[in-house]
Amino acid sequence: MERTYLMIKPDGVQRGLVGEIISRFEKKGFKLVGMKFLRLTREMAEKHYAEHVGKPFFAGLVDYIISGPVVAMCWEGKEVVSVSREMMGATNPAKAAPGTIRGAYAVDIGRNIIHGSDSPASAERELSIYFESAELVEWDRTVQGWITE
Ligand code: YYY
Ligand code: MG
Repeated sequence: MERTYLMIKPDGVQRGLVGEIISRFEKKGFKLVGMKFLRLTREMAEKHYAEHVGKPFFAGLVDYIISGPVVAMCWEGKEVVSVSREMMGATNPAKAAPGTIRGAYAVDIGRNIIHGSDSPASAERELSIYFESAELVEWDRTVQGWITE
């Protein structure tokens, strides 16, 4: 089953949106398999956002992502990488559809409250930054048969 890395950013935590955001993924039918509350080191942040090194927003992005605690999560489910990106909405909240997480709760591209891996390969790379494989829990959900055929 596909896995992705989702992270509630410092603004999402500060604004009290943790429960609301987790609830959306739970209700959708995805399965939580790993979760940590932590504050990123600058080194972790630079590794996480390595693809953006050199871009004009990079320094501000790193300062923001280390500015407070985040919720780091691994979620599992059918096409979870692309579907969770759809649920998050566009990178710029001003362009995100109103029903999406960014569309509903954010207005600024530099404060867009949630991160989600953009491909299964990115998910694997990002998960390895935050979790040991033993920290990703294998468990059976009794409702699974009501979520997928
Ligand atoms: O994957 P996603 O978070 O939707 O966007 P990315 O293009 O990977 O950029 C990562 C992060 O950087 C984005 O969530 C906000 C920030 N950012 C920015 O502040 N200004 C930009 N012009 C582009 C991205
Ligand atoms: Mg990205």
